[in-house]
Amino acid sequence: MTHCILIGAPVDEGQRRPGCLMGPAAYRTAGLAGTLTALGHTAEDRGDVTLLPLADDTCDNPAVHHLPETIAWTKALSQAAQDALPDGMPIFMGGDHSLALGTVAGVASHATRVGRPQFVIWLDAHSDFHTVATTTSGNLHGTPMAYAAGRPGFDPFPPFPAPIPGENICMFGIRSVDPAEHAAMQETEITVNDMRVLDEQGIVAPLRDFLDRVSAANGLLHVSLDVDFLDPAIAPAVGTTVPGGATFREAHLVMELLHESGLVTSLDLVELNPFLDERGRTAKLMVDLVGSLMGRKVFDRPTRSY
Ligand code: NNH
Ligand code: MN
Ligand code: MN
Ligand code: MN
Repeated sequence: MTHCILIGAPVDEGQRRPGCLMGPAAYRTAGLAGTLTALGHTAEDRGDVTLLPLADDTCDNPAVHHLPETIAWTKALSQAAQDALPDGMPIFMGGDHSLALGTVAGVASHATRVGRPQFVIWLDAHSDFHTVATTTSGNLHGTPMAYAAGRPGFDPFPPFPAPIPGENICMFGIRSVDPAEHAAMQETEITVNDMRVLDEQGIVAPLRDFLDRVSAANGLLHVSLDVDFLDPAIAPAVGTTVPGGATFREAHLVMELLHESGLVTSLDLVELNPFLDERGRTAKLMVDLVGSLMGRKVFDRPTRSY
């Protein structure tokens, strides 16, 4: 039984398609808390995080927009993560992916405090490895993984508390990477399981490899699930659809294996734009995926021990 702490993060400023701010309401409407309690967990909804007062932060890249808002969200969400982790498993209901600038900073601070290494699984079509300096779109939802990895180029932001080593980061579903991100990732030890890897090897072996490492290190594991990890045919409610994403079963299998590992300590649900949804189907699918992550299965079968 896990104490799940739902935290709304109605962040819309990290991209340009209004609607992600409706995400927390959509997850509540789709029955996220009830899904968790039906599985025997407890669910506490802490409501939506609110923005702290804005500073007049600026940067040299003229493309960047909503910098003061994003920095304010980063600080507020880092604090919310640190407040929640001693009590249970925070589930951040986004909000666009810029919210992970704050949530991953918060979980990394907590990991340092408890003396355990932090690991991250990034489920996304995109690598989100731009810095404030390199982004050409100016959309800061394309930057959180680089911030967490400790890349320079985040000057107006608080320094990332405890940069996450590349070996502790694993990406799945990747199929859209900008040239500056590609070049920067070559310099890291990050495991990039792009769609080609999933096509050739399936999702099980690469995921188990990583989970074995998390387990051996007694690590904490943060999972960041971007709606566009999923194929747009099953998950249309996202501003940045990329064809060729994870199938329904691949996505559920990831979640089932994550459950079986018992390693996940925090979760982001990001980029859901309910304004673009079809009768709530993407919101419902995301809630069902959380159900699989938290132990829903059709039959019990012998599981692998980590
Ligand atoms: N790499 C692009 C950018 O920085 C796209 C990022 N979009 C995302 N990331 N949806 O997950 O603008
Ligand atoms: Mn605005
Ligand atoms: Mn993303
Ligand atoms: Mn994405």
